[in-house]
Amino acid sequence: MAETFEPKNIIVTGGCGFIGSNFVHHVVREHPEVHVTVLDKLTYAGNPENIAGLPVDRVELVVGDICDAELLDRIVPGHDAIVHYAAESHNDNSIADPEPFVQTNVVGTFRLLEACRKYDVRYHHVSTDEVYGDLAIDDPARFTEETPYKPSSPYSSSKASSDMLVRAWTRTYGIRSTISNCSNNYGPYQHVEKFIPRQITNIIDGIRPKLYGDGKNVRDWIHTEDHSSAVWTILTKGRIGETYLIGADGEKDNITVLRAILKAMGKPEDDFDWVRDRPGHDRRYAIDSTKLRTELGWQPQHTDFESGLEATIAWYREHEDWWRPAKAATEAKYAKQGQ
Ligand code: NAD
Ligand code: TDX
Repeated sequence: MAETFEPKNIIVTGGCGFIGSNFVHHVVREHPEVHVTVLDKLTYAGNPENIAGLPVDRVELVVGDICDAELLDRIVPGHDAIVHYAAESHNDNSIADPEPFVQTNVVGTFRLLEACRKYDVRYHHVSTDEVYGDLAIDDPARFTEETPYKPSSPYSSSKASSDMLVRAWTRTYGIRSTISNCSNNYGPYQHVEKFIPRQITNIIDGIRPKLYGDGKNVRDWIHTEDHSSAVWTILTKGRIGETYLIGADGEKDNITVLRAILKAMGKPEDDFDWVRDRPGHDRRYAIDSTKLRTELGWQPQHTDFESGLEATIAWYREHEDWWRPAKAATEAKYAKQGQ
């Protein structure tokens, strides 16, 4: 195992989004010696409420764009690491309008890498299993760090492009970087455009849940808290220049997840609508996280999907004020797409 890196003053990009804000909560709770500067543009997906109430001496919010090189010149010096979560993150949006995905995910990553090069700052790049494309449902294989890149959507190809930039900047300029590719996250603070929160909030609103295609597409679910502990482990113990896959052996097809939500919310299991499939819809994702577990000793803690789902449903029931402002516009956008 490499020497432990002990960051004291980190920048978390996208720290007002779903996974980034969960990571900020994790760091504040578990690592009292660390100060966090959140850099977030507050797009439709960013909400300062996600980090409201955290101690002001531990967390500072800078509202700005990762593509803004002058802003990075002002804020990056003095920090010892950047943990990069900021992205356009939703596949359906990338199909409707890919341009912001290229801008934020590719150009934004380029700007951060240039800042890390200039100020010699450690960089952790948060990426996705979607860069590997998809697997057939009956294929026994899972993705590993050696799987070739084969992204399918504008979103996943922009994330794959950003991963390639990180690798090139590391090899050519000696950036001190690590990359993680994680599977589908669930938990609190996830935008209502995503599968699980969309269906929970639909049921609360008396709208029938919407299932794409034949419902047999498989996603490998991980609780966002386990993603956070994995990223912290990689940031502090990972070997420079390495990629680590993050997953918690949570493969489930969409219809199974939807039926679990319906059951937990007291609805009949067929109380949903089949809707138009996503163009290019990836069939199955599956992660083999042996490298992370054996090399760095990480283990997921929240592997009981049913209880994680129940806690997530309870969170959305208790936080209607949080999701309500985004709900109508999100459903209007889906309705226009026939979804
Ligand atoms: P999200 O859409 O919930 O949040 C993205 C955040 O980034 C928002 O706060 C937004 O305001 C901010 N942002 C967007 N463009 C920006 C810009 N140009 N400058 C500064 N801030 C900007 O996304 P998420 O689901 O939390 O995903 C976070 C990261 O994790 C992404 O890099 C995503 O690719 C990756 N990831 C997500 C999943 C998942 O299941 N959601 C799985 C694996 C990896
Ligand atoms: O209403 C829906 N009905 C439905 O059947 C929605 C919104 C989705 N789906 C399906 C599509 C997928 O097979 O559910 C599955 C999950 O969909 P999303 O929540 O949109 O996630 P996905 O496309 O798998 O991507 C997610 O995981 C990987 C994140 O959004 C990405 O940021 C991450 O990289």
